[in-house]
Amino acid sequence: GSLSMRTYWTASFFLSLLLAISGGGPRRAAAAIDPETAIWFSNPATNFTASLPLGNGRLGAMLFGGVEQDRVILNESSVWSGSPQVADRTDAAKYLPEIQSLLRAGKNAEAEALVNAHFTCLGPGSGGGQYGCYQVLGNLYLDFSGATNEVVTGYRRELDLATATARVEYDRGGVHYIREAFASQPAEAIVVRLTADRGGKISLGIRLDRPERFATVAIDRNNLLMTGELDNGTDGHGVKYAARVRVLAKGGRSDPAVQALRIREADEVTLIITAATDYRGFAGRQLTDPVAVSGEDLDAAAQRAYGTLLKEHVADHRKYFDRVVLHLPALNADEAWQPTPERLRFAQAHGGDPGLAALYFNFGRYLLISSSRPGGLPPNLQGIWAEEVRTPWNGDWHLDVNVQMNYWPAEVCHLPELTTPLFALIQSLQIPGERTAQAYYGAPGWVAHVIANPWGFTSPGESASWGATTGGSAWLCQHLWDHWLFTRDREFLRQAYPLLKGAAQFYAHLLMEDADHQWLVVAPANSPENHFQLPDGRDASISAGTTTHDQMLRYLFTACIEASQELGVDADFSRELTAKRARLAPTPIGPDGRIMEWPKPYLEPEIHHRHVSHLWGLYPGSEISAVQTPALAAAARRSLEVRGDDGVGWSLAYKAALWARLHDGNHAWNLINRALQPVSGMEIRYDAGGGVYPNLFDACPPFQIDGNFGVTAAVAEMLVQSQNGEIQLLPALPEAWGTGSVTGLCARDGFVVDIVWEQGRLKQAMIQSLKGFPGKLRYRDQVIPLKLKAGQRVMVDGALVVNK
Ligand code: FUC
Repeated sequence: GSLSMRTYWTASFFLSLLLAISGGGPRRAAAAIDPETAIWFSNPATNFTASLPLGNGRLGAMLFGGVEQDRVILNESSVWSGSPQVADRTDAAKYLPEIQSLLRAGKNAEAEALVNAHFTCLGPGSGGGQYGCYQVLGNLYLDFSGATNEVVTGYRRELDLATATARVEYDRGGVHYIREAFASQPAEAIVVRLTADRGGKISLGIRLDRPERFATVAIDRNNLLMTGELDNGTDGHGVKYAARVRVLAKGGRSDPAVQALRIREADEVTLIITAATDYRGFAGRQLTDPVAVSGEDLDAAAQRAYGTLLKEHVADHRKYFDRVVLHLPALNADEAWQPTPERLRFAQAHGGDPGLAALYFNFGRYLLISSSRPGGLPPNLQGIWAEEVRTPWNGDWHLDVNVQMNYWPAEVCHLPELTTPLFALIQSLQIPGERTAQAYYGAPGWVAHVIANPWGFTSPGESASWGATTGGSAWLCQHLWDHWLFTRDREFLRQAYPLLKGAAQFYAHLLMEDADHQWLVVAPANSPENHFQLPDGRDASISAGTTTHDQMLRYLFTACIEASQELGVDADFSRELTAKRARLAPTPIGPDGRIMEWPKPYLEPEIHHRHVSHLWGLYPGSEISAVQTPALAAAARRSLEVRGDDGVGWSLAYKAALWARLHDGNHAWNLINRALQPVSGMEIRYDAGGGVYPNLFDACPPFQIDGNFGVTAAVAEMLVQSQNGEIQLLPALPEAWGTGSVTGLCARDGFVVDIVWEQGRLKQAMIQSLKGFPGKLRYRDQVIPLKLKAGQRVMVDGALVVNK
């Protein structure tokens, strides 16, 4: 469109201007990168959190870029130990009536004792055994030592988010060396190419290992194969994997090899890395032979020229990445060209750099494209990037905020097809979740609690305080409905409906009348991971109803009712849900003006707790609105003020999105700047300490990718919102973001939005309708109707006057 082209040209013009003035700088810096899409370092990584992530959805790599020795951490998304298990307590349901009546009588501690005794999983749960954990595939070592002792100059290591390629370059002994790497989805391979500007200068050893359970053999002078079997938690025979490296060298020679390869004096070397496992996928596909599959992928990739592999990879990545372009004003043009860790420090010292936030936003989109592809598993707590065998929290899917946050940016950032792995996860939980619903609650439908793995784990976790909440399935289902709202894809809704219905059936059955108001509440319920003090001073986590459950059920029941109308099915069930929805507890405002987290104004021992699930109705839900429900919005604001602005990484991101929904851009910006605080420690923190690592991976701490995705979503919410039937332009623009532009963000009902703003005010916007739905467009207090046919677009100025 004309606007996006114009934005593009304006941006390129400014970029060339910047290039002209920045001059000098590190070699090729200016020519090669755009500071809004490049993460770079002037030294090799010494650890994981400074290495550069590549991924094709399934295969991942972390590049260290060492000069004497390079390490490339390799990942494959199904490298999971553990196995399917029966972790449901089949006699649990008989305790439910007693738990519910204790809760009705206000005996929460007694109810909780029963929950701990009977409403936990069988066995160790997430503590080990068959639950398993996501783990590293292996380490590829490139050993260059011994070649020369000359000093290294002009070192530079960068990740270009626009092309999804990493590059290391330096000069040594009068030779300029370049290493280039990417993870290609079309080729199902990771490709690394080593070049030098003089012939015969590339000599290296190549090794492949992992911390345990592996055997590596050199099949011949140019091929390594590593194989092994992970622990399934019972007889030791779990997922089988294979990883391969092939060397394609120009010139030079390779030595006879046993376990490692040795290349001498080549002109150029290309490494092709493939991997596979015999994990059958969520859908229980045919068992595959990982040795054979990785071999086929390798042969196919090796037949293609490097240039062709690169071209196909870049085109595949750009297809997603280029859909959205964001420009925010750089705080300082010179500083924007500094290495990323330096930019982080500078931004912190100067109250935040919008240009850095644009980079972080782009990184979030990059990470989703690199870790979530149709047909694959969804990104886990670490996406697909892990260096250890025992990942924190098993690197699983947490359902009480974390996996959902991973997908918060997907729809609004125009990546709707990348949600399919999440939907496949949801589908995978349906059948085991039906067993769990029966075993614990004697209920129809399906339920998932707080943790999930690729083996269909839906049982409660091992402790009532965090593991017993039944909200997982309701929260997951929000993504199904939101996908429909954004895309208006009827065929999708038809497929998703049984999942929505099954989840709603479960809760509709579980609802209990509360003693005080005769509302229908979920019991037992937790407010994720938080707890409260009973009037007698005892601590409890379990209650009859929680605000988050009420909000999620209102959302889920509404989704189900509207879906059944849209699809013309289940009129009776829809009537039942309509009646029950009317009796759900409304979001309560406490005596002190805050949204209450529980139905009663209990004392809260952790007033700054990281979870803010009682504000779910503000975001990602939509029942609390700055425009439509100002009293609730004011109460949410008060809650956030009392909760405070500290937190772990994902919590900072969540609060940024909440402030954006409250239309307070400056406060959202404050939270984003906190999320961009440089952090180095990896030890687990609970209610403070969030930030980023040098490579821009979110620090919970430890590394947890949800915060990356959460901030990306928050940035989008600051620019466009579309809940509740109107598209809001620049609803939460911070003062610091004075002049900028964005193209390609999506709004519900199939709209695509481009915006240009100047000095804090809307200058121009273009709205395109993909589906021909009617809509409303808001900027501050002005609202105009939108009546566009599918494919039509309209341009408005800063007063929402339509430009012809
Ligand atoms: C939830 C959070 C923790 C952590 C874990 C993986 O339990 O409360 O902070 O993010 O998930």
